[in-house]
Amino acid sequence: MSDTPETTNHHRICPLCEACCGLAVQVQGGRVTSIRGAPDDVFSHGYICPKGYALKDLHDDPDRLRTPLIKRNGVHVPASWDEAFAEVERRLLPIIEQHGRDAVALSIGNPAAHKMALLLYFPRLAKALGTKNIFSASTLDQMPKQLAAGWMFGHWLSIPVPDIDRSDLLVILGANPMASNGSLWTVPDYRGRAKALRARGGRIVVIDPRRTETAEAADEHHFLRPGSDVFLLAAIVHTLFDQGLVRPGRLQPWLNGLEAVREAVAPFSAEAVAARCGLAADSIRGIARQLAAAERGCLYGRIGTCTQRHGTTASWLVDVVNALTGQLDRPGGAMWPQAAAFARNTEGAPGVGGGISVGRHASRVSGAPEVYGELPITLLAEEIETPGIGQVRAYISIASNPVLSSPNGARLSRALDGLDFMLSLDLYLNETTRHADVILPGMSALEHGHYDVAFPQFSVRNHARYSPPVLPAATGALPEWQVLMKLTAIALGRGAAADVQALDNERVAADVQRLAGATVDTTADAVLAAVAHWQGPERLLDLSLRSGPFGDGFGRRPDGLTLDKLVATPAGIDLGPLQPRLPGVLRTPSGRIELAPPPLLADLQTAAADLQTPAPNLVVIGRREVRSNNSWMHNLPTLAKGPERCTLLLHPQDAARHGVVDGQRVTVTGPQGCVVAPVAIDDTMMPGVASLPHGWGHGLAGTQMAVAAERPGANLNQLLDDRLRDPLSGNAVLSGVPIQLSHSMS
Ligand SMILES: Nc1nc2c(c(=O)[nH]1)N[C@H]1C(S)=C(S)[C@@H](COP(=O)(O)OP(=O)(O)OC[C@H]3O[C@@H](n4cnc5c(=O)[nH]c(N)nc54)[C@H](O)[C@@H]3O)O[C@H]1N2
Ligand SMILES: Nc1nc2c(c(=O)[nH]1)N[C@H]1C(S)=C(S)[C@@H](COP(=O)(O)OP(=O)(O)OC[C@H]3O[C@@H](n4cnc5c(=O)[nH]c(N)nc54)[C@H](O)[C@@H]3O)O[C@H]1N2
Ligand code: SF4
Ligand SMILES: [Mo]
Repeated sequence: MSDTPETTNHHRICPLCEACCGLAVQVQGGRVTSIRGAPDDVFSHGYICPKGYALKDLHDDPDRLRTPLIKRNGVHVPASWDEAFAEVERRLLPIIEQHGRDAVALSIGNPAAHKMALLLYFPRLAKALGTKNIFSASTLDQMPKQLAAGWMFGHWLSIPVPDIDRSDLLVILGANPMASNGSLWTVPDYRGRAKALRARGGRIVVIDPRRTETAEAADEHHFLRPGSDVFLLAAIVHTLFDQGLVRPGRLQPWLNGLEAVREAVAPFSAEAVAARCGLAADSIRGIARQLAAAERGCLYGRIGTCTQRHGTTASWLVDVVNALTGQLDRPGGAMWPQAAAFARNTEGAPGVGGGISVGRHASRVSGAPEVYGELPITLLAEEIETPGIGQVRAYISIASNPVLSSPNGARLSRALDGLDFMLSLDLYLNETTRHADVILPGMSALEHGHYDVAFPQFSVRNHARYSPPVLPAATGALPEWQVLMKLTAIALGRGAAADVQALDNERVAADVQRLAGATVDTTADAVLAAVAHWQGPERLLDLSLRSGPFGDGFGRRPDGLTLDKLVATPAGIDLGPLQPRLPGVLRTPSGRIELAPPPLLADLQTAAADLQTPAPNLVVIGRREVRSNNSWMHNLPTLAKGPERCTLLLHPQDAARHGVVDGQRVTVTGPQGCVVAPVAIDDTMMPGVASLPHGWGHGLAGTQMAVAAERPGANLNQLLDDRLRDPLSGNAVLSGVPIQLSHSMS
């Protein structure tokens, strides 16, 4: 007789990056025994990267927090949930009562985009707190793309993505999908898809200050001076007009502002920008001509294009190029996916809307405008440090590690020490959460159900997938939606003992009131009854799926999607290739594509004045690597092993100029500080540009990440300047910042 525990197999969407691969997870006796790519997954077809397997390490990591911690006499000690919530209530409420709601700052980080509990329940907490001081990783990342899409197409998330599987030309600017697996472009197995594109005779062109892994697998690569994307793009648009290559075709009836764009790019001929870009005028014109000539192709810009002074203007010009060449909204071009749930651009009346608004309030100290409900995260430190009415005295971090991920982390770290109260909801005791008075543990990804709220809105194919929990919740674990509802109850003054289920029922009933009549014909009571077998995020998901474009409409389309149907189809439901969505996707007041939003025209004029700025001797850019992910996966043994990854890449000429040799540790000094890092001499770098990855700098006192502390690496953001940002979107400048090298004594 065998006493081998039973083996079970589970399908689970990977929550670690935007590719959202389907994984086949095998469990035996409550332990994960294997993780592979799920070959039957309708979307990712078996693709997996090394991080997918590390979900097991994450689940098993002894350093992952499993119980709330309260700081007593400077040391974090375990506490019960009741004690922790009571402490939050005791410390937080008096601050709100005495100093007002803006005295509490809230930040939400990248992993929240991969956890429906956090994404769907964070707004509840933010609303209950009623503070203007809301920050997120978006202003270190994609806010420029969101703002540009909002102004052009009417909604923040109406961002077109390359339809790579039907494309013959892909021009990639400031993205390295071979390492990042795609961003604002959910494209599992980019490598395979790129290979297929080239095998059918198509071309890939990469423009990047580093000859990246993506560039190595492309047909053409051009170096570009960091921060000069706006000039390159304006020159591409200039060339299109100059050479009679503006052919929007079927887009024509929906375009507003074509003439204004022509006038705005007048100063930016290919010759005028060539030196600033470090790219020959002929090459710039060649790129423009390829885009105009392609039958099916597009230009894709990502984080390299966003994290600079003119990030929003550059992101806008990417879509202007796609529109002028007729590549927008056509198969093989840049298309809008249609998500089955949670997509605003599938709700309400199609083709027209209220558009977006910005600047509904401003930050207290610097006066930076609110964008999409947020303020720039680089301003968090000054809001804490600067006395006066509205000063931030309490801070709640949710899946967010700004001490490592935001420029001038050392300043923020000091500022956090000056708070009256700090609370974190996180998996680790790390560089940011070590400052917290109370830390509430998040749950292992394998212990909760998953549906990607955001990424189907950016996916290369329409689809819907739901993964139920792989493992039962550990004893003492509390689902993160319940944690957020408890904090919501505290913020509303209902007390730490409030019944979160009752509060959730109240909120859902209010949501359904809005839905009934608008999107579905049924009464609110009937809708609530139909989803009553779900709770928490799953209930919100069922509501959204059923009232969405593929949903059953609560009886209106009996064949349509429900969560029950997704549960019965673990490998997912394919909803077909991307379809043209104009004009229905638009939510602008004009019902047209706004090619020439006035703030962007004005910013382009500002850029013109900067055309002659000479190149600094040496600037730094970031870098992503497959076995790492932002700041928090360096504690997982599977990923941490192997060669040192936090190295400063330097072109051989720059190394010679500074008299440094391969492997030598150098002191890198930026506008806000210095770090020590080993040099790797590398001719994939553009001369005059060095590269250091972000998310490192572990091993600080009071943290508990033993594996990461063994090889802490250097914190790139300790060098960067928290005063530099794109004034339109509030996004931080992370690229092209001047540095100096000196020989290190350590
Ligand atoms: N210089 C430079 N800086 C950068 C970038 C760059 O390219 N260069 N990139 C920027 C970008 S694009 C981003 S998105 C940001 C990311 O910046 P952040 O969002 O601040 O940082 P992450 O490193 O993703 O850290 C996320 C935090 O969430 C916690 N966490 C992980 N999973 C969970 C979970 O399931 N539940 C909870 N409650 N917590 C969890 C982790 O422990 C960690 O504390 O970094 C930015 N910083
Ligand atoms: N393995 C791994 N995957 C990840 C992450 C990770 O940390 N590791 N992070 C995830 C997150 S949060 C995000 S937002 C995405 C980002 O996904 P991507 O946008 O693909 O990010 P990167 O790989 O950093 O690629 C940015 C590229 O821009 C280049 N670049 C730097 N400065 C400039 C510039 O001024 N102009 C131009 N044109 N290019 C420039 C860099 O050399 C780099 O090749 O990746 C996600 N996926
Ligand atoms: S590419 Fe890797 S990390 Fe990203 S979703 Fe797929 S398996 Fe997970
Ligand atoms: Mo990001």
